[in-house]
Amino acid sequence: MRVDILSLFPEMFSAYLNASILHRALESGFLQIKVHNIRDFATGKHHITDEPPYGGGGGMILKPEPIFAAVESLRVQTPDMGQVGAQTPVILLTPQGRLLNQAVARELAGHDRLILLCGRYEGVDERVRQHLVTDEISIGDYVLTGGELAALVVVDVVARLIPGVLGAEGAADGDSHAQGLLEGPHYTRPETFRGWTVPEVLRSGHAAKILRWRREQALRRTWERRPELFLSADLDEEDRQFLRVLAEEQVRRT
Ligand code: 6GU
Repeated sequence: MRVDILSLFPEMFSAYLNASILHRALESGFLQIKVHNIRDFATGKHHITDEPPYGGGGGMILKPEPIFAAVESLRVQTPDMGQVGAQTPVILLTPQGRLLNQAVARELAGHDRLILLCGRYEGVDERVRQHLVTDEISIGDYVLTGGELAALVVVDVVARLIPGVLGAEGAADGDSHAQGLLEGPHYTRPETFRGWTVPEVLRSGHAAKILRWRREQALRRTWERRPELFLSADLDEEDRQFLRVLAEEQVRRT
């Protein structure tokens, strides 16, 4: 997958992209990322990218021309950059966007190219929204100083869904939220730490029992922390039976 990121602060990305799994994904070619400075596409002596809002009020608004020019520069075919087709999403990162979740991440991972536009200040000129942007994404109900962190979050969640980026095939399948449930607990060595011992079943070598235990732990954790996830979780009859046990447990405790 290729991702073009448009930002007024391109220097914000290198530390995160140049470490760990994303670094490896970039090195091995599963992922290609180009960060573009919107200011490079601003014309005039001062390369102005923002101006006060029409009608007054505080803050500054990103001007449309440099943003249109930056996106349109990606449509030019060069040996380095492929053509941006009409199907390539142009995604504005904004707290007004649809909320990012694992399903949205899977949808984005289905594209071979993404353009991420990082908003700043009070926002972007509405004509960018209406005539350039094809999707708007928020990473949560709080306000960041700009879309850069949100763009990194999008890149991270999408990259780990690209086949080959995580070591083992299907390594993302057991993640929290991948099945619509939270994950249960994990343990590693030592077997006993400060008197706290790893659950016996995990050391039993009994694969089917381990699988069942993990499923029940995931159901229990989801029940305790995020019960609303059951509204859309994929459950079988065995899961439902275990949830009845949890419900009875709860009734007995109250
Ligand atoms: Cl995408 N941008 C900004 N500025 N704030 C946010 C956000 C995005 N998502 C949540 N808060």
